[in-house]
Amino acid sequence: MSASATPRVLVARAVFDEVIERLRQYFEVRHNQGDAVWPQDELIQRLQGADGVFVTGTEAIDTRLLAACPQLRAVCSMAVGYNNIDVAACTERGVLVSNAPDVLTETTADFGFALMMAAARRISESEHFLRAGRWTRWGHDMFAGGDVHGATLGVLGMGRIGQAIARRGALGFGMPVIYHNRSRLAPEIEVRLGARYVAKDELLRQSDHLVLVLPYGPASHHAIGAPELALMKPTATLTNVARGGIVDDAALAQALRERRIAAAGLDVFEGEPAVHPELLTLPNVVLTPHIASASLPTRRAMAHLAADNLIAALGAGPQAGKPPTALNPQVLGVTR
Ligand code: 8YV
Repeated sequence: MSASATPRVLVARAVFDEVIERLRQYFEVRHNQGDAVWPQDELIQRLQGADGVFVTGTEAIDTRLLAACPQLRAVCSMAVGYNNIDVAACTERGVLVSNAPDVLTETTADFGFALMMAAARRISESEHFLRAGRWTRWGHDMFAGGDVHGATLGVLGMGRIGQAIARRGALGFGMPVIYHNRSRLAPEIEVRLGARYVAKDELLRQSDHLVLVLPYGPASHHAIGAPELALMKPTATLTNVARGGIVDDAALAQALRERRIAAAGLDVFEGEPAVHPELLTLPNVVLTPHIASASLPTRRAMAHLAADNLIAALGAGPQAGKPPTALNPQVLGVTR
């Protein structure tokens, strides 16, 4: 970007009009308010000459794109997860990357809890039954599921969202909480959350309701596959609000079909928006289209945070040079 020219930014997916208007105060903005999903080559072509890009969790910012877009200085995402962005390659090229943490924590935790409850109490399955006109009489064990209150809540991945889910379980539903994480929480946080650290196998064996909230990467690929599912209780539920690929969907479908676990709640899938065909046929899984952070206030906050970062990263606005949630602030010579 030359010192005098107005920086150019590309907004890769549709976003709230007010966010486009904010960006227009500082930049020449190209956008995608028609919300086409551009193939990678088209994204690269549209990025030619752009100083910054506003992305979501779905655009791949990889080495090929970076090599083809040498002018790019900032990649700002409205997602907290950033497995779609090669942060190391961006850092090597001096490209600032930001994500959108914190603003979606409580909303995503609400949804994770709702999905877990829906799976345990068979809400989707029973609604389908009712809508199909099959409800003709009451039955003593009709759609009888597992209890949530008082049951053991297991959390795999105890970051911000995991902690918010643990808090809901412990304080709201009287659930003993166990967790496993790369690093153990400080003792005072464990006490505040009422959460007990256990080994992964113990988490799998003891959880009545296991919720996955860990980041996706090579280390967490298929963290839950056939061997892990085999350790779970036949009455347990599994909920994933993190990323597709953490669960081996084929192995999960088999476990659900064979009732080796009771039920699952899935908001994310391997290869989404495609969903493993067998999952679509099973009654004991609640399926939602990656909407855990989708409350309107939260989606607005996520988009504005990405815009804050983009504006600051390109040296404009009140936080010029200090993007608030940069992942590699060292490229700008600042520390967080
Ligand atoms: C988003 C998410 O809906 O923030 C994330 O990591 O998975 C979701 O909250 C989506 O990725 C937004 O682009």
